[in-house]
Amino acid sequence: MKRSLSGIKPTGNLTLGNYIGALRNFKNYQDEYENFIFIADLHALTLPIEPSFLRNNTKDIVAFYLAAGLDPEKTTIFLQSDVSAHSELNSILINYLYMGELSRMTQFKDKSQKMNQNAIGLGLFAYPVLMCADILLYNADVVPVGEDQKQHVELCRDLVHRFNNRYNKELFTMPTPVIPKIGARIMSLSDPSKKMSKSDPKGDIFLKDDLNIIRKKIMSAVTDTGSDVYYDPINKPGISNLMMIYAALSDKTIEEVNEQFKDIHQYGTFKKIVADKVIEEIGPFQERYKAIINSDLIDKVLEEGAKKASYVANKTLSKVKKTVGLYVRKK
Ligand code: ATP
Ligand code: LTN
Repeated sequence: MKRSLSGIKPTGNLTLGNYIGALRNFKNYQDEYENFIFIADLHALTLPIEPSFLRNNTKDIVAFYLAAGLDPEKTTIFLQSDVSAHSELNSILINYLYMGELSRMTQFKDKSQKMNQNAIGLGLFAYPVLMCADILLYNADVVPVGEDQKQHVELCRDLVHRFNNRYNKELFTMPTPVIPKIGARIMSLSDPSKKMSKSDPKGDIFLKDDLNIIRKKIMSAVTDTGSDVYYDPINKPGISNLMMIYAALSDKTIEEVNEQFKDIHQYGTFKKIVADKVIEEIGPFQERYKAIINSDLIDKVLEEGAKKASYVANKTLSKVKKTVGLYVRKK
């Protein structure tokens, strides 16, 4: 059976961008793939974060995974920090990626640019190495992510070539990033030139926002001059972003959505339809989340997930150790 793997880092409140670009798609793999979905909590430490905030975000994401339809019987849901093989493989792989290629990563450039240049953590720079370990431990065939993570998965593909060639065997499976056709990059509602991002929350819709607030945010989203509704990301980035959100949540193509809105000549009317759609989806999702967040299901799921994930990950780790020449005792 093929394997799918993805994760989200618990750096803040999840946004509608995280939902459309990633979370919502994770369940699509649980019937036909062996599905591994984790919380990248070690990755959340790559930028300073308040311990209690990190802990609460982590719990929240587990509840969101379950609310989004992940079934723990079909999907292994686990914490990255619960499976020590991630850190161990990271220590090995760190020798096979180059500083030049890491310094070209857009996420590193974006995040480090905003920081005091003397206090950029090594973990932020080496972020993609740990991400390679995450993917390769499970020999994932597909990695469903939003557009911004594609570069990291491509780096991982380069590493697989390098590693397999160096040791002359097909040790690691080549992972393929799967980017949704619609909604891979949802933009900020207040500045549609910027990605909606949980750690830079301007113009974000949060999955935990009160439904009235969600409606208000959509109704006051920045739009462009004019009144016609059609998809044109260059000249109408605000309207196009809202159309993207609508298309993704309705499972429609942009052409279908263009056709649907061609007779609307008022942005207000269009925004109301988008707000209704978002609320129709997020309302029931929030109800499911509320039923889970204070139950003991979260710890049970994580305990079971850690066991299943460790079993698979340790097997790969042991193969890698042997391959590179580390001495592994017979059990
Ligand atoms: P941070 O702001 O902390 O970097 P983020 O909001 O960008 O976080 P991640 O944890 O990096 O979120 O991403 C989780 C998943 O959500 C990834 O697969 C990522 O590609 C996807 N994603 C993040 N932001 C968006 C967005 N605006 N549109 C679509 N997908 C997104
Ligand atoms: N870098 C990702 C989170 C992440 C991930 C992964 C996604 C860490 N390891 C492995 C897919 C596969 C992010 O920022 N969303």
